Amino acid sequence: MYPQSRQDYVSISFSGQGSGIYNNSKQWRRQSYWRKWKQLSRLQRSLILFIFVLLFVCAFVSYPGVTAHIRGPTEKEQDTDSSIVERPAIPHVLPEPVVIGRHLPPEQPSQRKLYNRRGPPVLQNRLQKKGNTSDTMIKDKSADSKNGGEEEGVIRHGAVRGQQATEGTLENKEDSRANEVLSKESAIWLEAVREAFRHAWKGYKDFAWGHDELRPISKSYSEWFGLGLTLIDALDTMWILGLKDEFEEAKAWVATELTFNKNVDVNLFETTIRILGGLLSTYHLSGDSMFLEKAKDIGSRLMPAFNTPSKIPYSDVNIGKGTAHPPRWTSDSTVAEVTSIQLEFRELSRLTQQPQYEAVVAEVMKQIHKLDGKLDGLVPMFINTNNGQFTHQGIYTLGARADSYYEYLLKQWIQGGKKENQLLEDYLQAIEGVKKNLLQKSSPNGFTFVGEVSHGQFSPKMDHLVCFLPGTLALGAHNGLPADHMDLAKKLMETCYQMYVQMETGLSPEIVHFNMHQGSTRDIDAKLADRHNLLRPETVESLFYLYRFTKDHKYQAWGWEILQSFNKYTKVSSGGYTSINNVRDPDYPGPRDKMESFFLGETLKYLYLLFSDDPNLISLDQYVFNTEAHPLPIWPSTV
Ligand code: DMJ
Repeated sequence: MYPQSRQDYVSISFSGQGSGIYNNSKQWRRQSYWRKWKQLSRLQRSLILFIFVLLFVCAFVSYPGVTAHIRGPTEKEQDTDSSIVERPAIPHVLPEPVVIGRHLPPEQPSQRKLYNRRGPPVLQNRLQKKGNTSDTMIKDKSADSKNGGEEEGVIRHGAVRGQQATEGTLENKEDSRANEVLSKESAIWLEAVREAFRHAWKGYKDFAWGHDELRPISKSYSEWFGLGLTLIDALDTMWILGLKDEFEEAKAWVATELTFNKNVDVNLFETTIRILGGLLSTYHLSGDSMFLEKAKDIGSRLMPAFNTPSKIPYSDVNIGKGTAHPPRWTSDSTVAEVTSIQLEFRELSRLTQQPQYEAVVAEVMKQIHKLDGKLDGLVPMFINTNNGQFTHQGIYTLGARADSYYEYLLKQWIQGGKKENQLLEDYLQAIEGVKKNLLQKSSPNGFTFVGEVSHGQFSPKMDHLVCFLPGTLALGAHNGLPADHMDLAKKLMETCYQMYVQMETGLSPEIVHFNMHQGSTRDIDAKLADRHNLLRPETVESLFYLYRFTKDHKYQAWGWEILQSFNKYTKVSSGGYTSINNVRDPDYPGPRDKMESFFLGETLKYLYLLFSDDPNLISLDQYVFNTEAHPLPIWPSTV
């Protein structure tokens, strides 16, 4: 039913000889039209012109999307589109979106503007009048707390949700009304995320139960490690969303079906962040020791990865045989992978009182701290497992293969009670390195972005993965790091939002390139090969942090737009969501037939937390999220 690749519908381009013929005949036609026009009387010409003007004005007035089209692709891109011929007449592959806006209170029609993908969110303007929104929101919620302060359906657990901390005051009726509307909206948004989760879960349950990933278009599944990856990644999301039945069903599968005694090669990093992290956080949220037992089992089976000449771990482990190895083509490991397993292994040591888990990951951090080859605190992307040195030096990015190194410097420092100064120093130095080497502004609108450096050359390329950074910077500022980190977080957040809103589907591509030269007509370009969207979480993750710390409702509004775009272009009617090939083609986004486990583990969880106004729903002063959005406790102070 669907073409398997982009080539199936991008077939012919008018260039070379063909393009010559096309141009000549056009020229001939133009001359003949001109002759006929000249033969008309002045009156006839005026009449025709008048009719054209009238038609144009009518079209403009009656069709609101016209201006949006004018703001659409640049000339260059329109040329590209004109080369797309013989596109198969495929009906909309994905269902119409659920129009959640219809639930809006009828007395607030202006609110509807908020639900348009483009244009400023009305909510933000209305609320920013008083700079005290967080107080008033808390007041509003505390009224609910007569019912226990919990949203309906959320599983109660002391470790997750504390008491309402503060009460604000309502200044006048207008504020009270605004709060009421906001509170209703918040409830609608939260329910929309639950609805999205249930829909995704339905697909997983019907077609991929117990397997790693759902393939929603072909109604089947794919295996990566054969460990029920999506199910485990989604456990704590179900807990947080209050999806009790779904949680119990999944828990039963973990208890009775999940076994790690399998002759299978797994990736150390992916298994740590998704499976070990997911089991540990679910243990903390639910208090069920079965999850801890499973976590211990997988944790101990991953340990052979650290038996290398340098103690820098191999990428792959056979969890059944207890053997480990690097990829077939190299003895290198990825820097982000070996430095983003620390939160989980450290927590496993704390819980089991067995120091070996913490020891092996601390050794990696110690070595990386001392290594040469950094650029102002920025690390290369690869490290050799034999000699422990960086390889492929000279490329510096905050995207793929380096991203979560920076995230885990800060988060380990927070997890350990802000005592490990070396981690903090490395983090602060790296952020200075980002400012000095990677930050630039785009043209014409001056969006601040994080590019890359390759052998001394700056490249204005930014992965969507980099959009974790606004959230991490904001988390640092919340924990007492310089206020300018928060300023930068806000600027980068705007940029990440623009990466969505400037695309025709309202979804970000995997990689963008920013224009920097004066006279550019648009700030953000996406190459054909980079236009896919994998349902990634980084932008909504950062929106969650920014909203938690600023209470600026525009961040919620942006998240709401993104959720709607996911519903419109990636939702599959029989259940599940799919990654897509082309965020610039709303008529044919090109489903890739895969729902990544992080869509349930991260994207929907962060959206839910973004829409919740309860600061105690996974308090950021009690929990630190691992890089797969699994919350782990900040260690209690021993002093
Ligand atoms: C996740 O597995 C993690 O967030 C990781 O750090 C980066 N890639 C994906 C999500 O995009």
